[in-house]
Amino acid sequence: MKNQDMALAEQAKGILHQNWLGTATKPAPKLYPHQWSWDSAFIAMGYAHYDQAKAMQELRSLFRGQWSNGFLPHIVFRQREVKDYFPGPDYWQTERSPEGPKPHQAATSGIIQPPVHATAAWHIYRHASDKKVAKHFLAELFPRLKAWHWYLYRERDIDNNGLVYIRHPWESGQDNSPMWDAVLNRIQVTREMLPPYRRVDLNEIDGSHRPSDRDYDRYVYLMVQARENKYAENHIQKNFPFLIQDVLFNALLVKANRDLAAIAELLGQDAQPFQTWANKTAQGMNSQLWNAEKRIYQSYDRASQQPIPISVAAGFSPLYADVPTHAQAIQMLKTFYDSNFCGSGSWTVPSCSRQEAMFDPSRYWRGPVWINLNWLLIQGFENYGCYHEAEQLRQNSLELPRRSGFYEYFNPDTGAGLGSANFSWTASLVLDLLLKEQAADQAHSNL
Ligand code: 2M8
Repeated sequence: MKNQDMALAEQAKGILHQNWLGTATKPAPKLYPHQWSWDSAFIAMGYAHYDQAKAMQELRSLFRGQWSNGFLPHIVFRQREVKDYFPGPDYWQTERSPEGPKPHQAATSGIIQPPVHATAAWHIYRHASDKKVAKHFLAELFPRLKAWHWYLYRERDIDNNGLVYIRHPWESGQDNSPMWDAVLNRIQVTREMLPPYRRVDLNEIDGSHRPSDRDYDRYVYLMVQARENKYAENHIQKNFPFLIQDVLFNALLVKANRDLAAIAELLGQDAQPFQTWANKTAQGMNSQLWNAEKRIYQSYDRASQQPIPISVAAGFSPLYADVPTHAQAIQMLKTFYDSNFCGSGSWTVPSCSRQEAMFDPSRYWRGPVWINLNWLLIQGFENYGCYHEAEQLRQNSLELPRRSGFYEYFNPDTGAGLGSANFSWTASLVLDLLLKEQAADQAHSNL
């Protein structure tokens, strides 16, 4: 590894070390002081290269927050009294669900996040220095992963077409994406309909880089609606204003099912159910989420039964899960290059196409570059043999933190770091990009 890469890897390890809470890693030093679901999966993938025990511990801690119905919450709180984050356990009131965490368990939120966990578990095994211990770990986690995926198909595949819905913008991981604007605008909210609350995120970060207050009112409203329905999906799905079949969530589920199948095979268990789920969701995506005219995948608004005609970086994520045919993939590349999705001479990949009217280079998920999306797309390009594009994006993803620091997101015009500094998944995925290559080089030189 080059000296500058070695220095970058050491810095990344230092950030994960600083954000380590003793049993799990917080996403950021102050802004996100608890354990987040998909963050932990990405974080575990970085640890897997140099600290197998921590990688396993990260996922174990998260699954301690799993509900009895398989639901894997998006936050596992560090303590029950929470003043450093909004909304804390008092707002989620998960005790309203008979399946929610019991008083002796850690408090959790009442929504989920994209299912990257089987992928992280399989990644830990593949990079493990002690394969025997890693296999035991997989055997321990396997029933929990199965319960998690089964929850998604049992409770959230509303049309039985393999497409799992999300019922809160935070469940997508892309909180204030322009994809949600029209759906959220339909929701009429007045202050009297909401519990009193105060945002804590704005103590840390410039408001013009975060979601608006208007968006936050709707986030709180949807949280209250779910808790009033006692988190029972059969009630929620009847007339909930926000029900989306999201591209990124379903693409990650396809990949996670394939990885769960690999885990099952290794453990001598039946892998077929997970392959069947993967294929069903991939088919559902191709029939409902593919926009042939725009040559990209787009999410579907299940509440109004309409496609959401907004092109975002996550629209390319099916490449990562081998969902498109080769012909579709070629079309997608045309969108990537010919439609000015990224613009010229700028940092890639903007989280929203520059062609969308709502593109904003500094506001959270409305344009800035996110390293986790880049990391998915690098693998997506590789899957379809686009090694040149993958390498360019990899270099770009390493150069951003090298110049600006390990920020949460980056301005695609200037490369400036935005949001929280010392952000864990930026560090862990940079480590994966650096150390995966080193592992491959070593394997090659051993031939
Ligand atoms: C952001 O979301 C949280 C709510 O879950 C927030 O804004 O408070 C998103 O970027 C999400 O994808 C991420 O998992 C979380 C923690 O990094 O922050």
